[in-house]
Amino acid sequence: MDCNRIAGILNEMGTLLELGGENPFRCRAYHTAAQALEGLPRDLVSMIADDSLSATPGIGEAMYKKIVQLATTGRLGEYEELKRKTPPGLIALLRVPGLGPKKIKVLRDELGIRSLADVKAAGESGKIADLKGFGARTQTKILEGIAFVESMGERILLSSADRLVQPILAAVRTHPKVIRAEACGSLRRRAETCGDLDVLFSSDDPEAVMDAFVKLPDVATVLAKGPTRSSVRLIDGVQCDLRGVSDTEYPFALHYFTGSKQHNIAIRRRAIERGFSLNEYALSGPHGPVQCRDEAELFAKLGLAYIPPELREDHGEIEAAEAGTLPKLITRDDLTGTFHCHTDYSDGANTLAEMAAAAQARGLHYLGIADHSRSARYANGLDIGRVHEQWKAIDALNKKFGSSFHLFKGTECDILADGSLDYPDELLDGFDYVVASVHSHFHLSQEEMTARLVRAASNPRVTMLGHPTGRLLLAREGYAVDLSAVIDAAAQSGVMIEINANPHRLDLDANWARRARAKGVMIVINPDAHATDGLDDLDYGVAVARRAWLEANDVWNTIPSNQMAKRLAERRRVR
Ligand code: DGT
Ligand code: CA
Ligand code: CA
Ligand code: ZN
Repeated sequence: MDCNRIAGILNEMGTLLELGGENPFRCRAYHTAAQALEGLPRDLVSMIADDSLSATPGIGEAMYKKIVQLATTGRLGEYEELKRKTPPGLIALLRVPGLGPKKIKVLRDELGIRSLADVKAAGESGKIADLKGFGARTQTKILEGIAFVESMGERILLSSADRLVQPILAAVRTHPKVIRAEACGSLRRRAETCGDLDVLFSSDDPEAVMDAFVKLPDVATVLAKGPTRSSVRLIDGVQCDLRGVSDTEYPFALHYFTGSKQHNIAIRRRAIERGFSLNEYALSGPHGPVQCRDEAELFAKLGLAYIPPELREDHGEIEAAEAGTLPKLITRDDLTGTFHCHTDYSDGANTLAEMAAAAQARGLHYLGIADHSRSARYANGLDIGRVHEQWKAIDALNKKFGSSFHLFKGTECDILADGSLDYPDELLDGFDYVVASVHSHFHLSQEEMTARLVRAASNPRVTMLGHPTGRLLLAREGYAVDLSAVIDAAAQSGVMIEINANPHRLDLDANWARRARAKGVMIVINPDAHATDGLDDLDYGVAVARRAWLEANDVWNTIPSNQMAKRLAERRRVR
């Protein structure tokens, strides 16, 4: 388990303890330790091995033991226990913007609140405003926060779903009675959020697998259990559905439970039109059941090329599969390098050299550095002097790398409120590339925000727009902006737009990325990494690109690495 994940767990434990009314010093110890972990210079395992972790300020003796246990086993009984005993309704309240553990504790102690519905009722009857330290404004903010959470439903990020499904899928796959198993549903389609986890397996004895499933350590409550289907709630609060079928039925069930529902309906209609009937267990023709070994054979029987799960949304994939015009979707291996990465010059956790080494370890041949610009004070943005310092450091590293690897000099330059950039033109001209992003003044009117972004997208010194809508999945809506107008401006001036691969952002999303590409905008997949393991988020960016029907040619950072410097320079000259 890596540092950031462990820091996340410690933070969560601190928050859950606060919710339970634990002594504030004890709660703070968790948050302090989490912070200490986030800033660690080296990887955890080596710091445990040479005993330097135990000497790290902010990590006491008891906390040290917990961290070692998490780092080595990936589990901590105390954490699981804490989640088990905190009412799920209260945990759900933490997702409401404007409600922290302290406020929730007051609501619980004073008004007996146990769920979202309770808070809503109390707010609507004005009881929250009367509480000491709350007031009418806070009450309104809390009610707005609840409306936002309700509009999201009980969904989780794809990255969380991946993490939660892993141990379950591993357990199912290693069960002696299991033949094949796969995670299905929105997770397999790589949707940006998931409502629940769907796991399918084939077996001659599904009931034995069900018995083992409901006893897994991650299971908190069994919602339903039968010989071929069960539903449980995990200790994280997420629902997981498990289905067992025979191995003959497996390809049909795999297709059905992968969805989407709209895709399934369209496929079933097609089967009927061709004289078949199709359900979750079988394809039947006029002469009885039709055997298929896998999904590819099922599609073939219906006269279709294999449709990758990411495309199964009934957005034209069936027509394309029939005509043989499905895109050859981009894969992670097509990426030759990436851009928009932070270092400890601004708000990243790792050095230039560490980021470069991590990129090389992941098979990338170049890395675009892009620390924050000077106005981003909260993120330790670079003044002009420090930009020059960083350039020198990059030059020195590049000399060492020779032709084996290259760091590109870039900046994530703030787009100021009027749409101008945060550095003077002479400085911008010294970078290999410029990412332009909005990090302030989120509340402009739609007209002002659109004009601001259009101006940036028309600026010849901008190479690419960063996270163009500013949304944070399940947490914050994007700012008010006419994105079509921004895309048109970018297409006009040859500015690229990123798919920000951070699983909290995925910005552009698949629909907008598809539209932007159709308008002629070149797409770049960037991790927005703030630490070395942030580079792994590229997988999520690739997933968005695939859901946007993109091929390698549609994405800038697939061009051969030995051409990248030249091609970036050309883009800058053309303007
Ligand atoms: P989610 O859970 O909201 O993120 O989305 P899914 O797509 O994972 O939906 P879920 O878990 O309700 O069901 C898994 C798959 O099962 C779904 O993608 C397609 C299939 N399915 C579920 N209900 C229906 C239905 O009423 N009709 C058809 N044709 N397929 C269904
Ligand atoms: Ca699902
Ligand atoms: Ca489901
Ligand atoms: Zn940013």
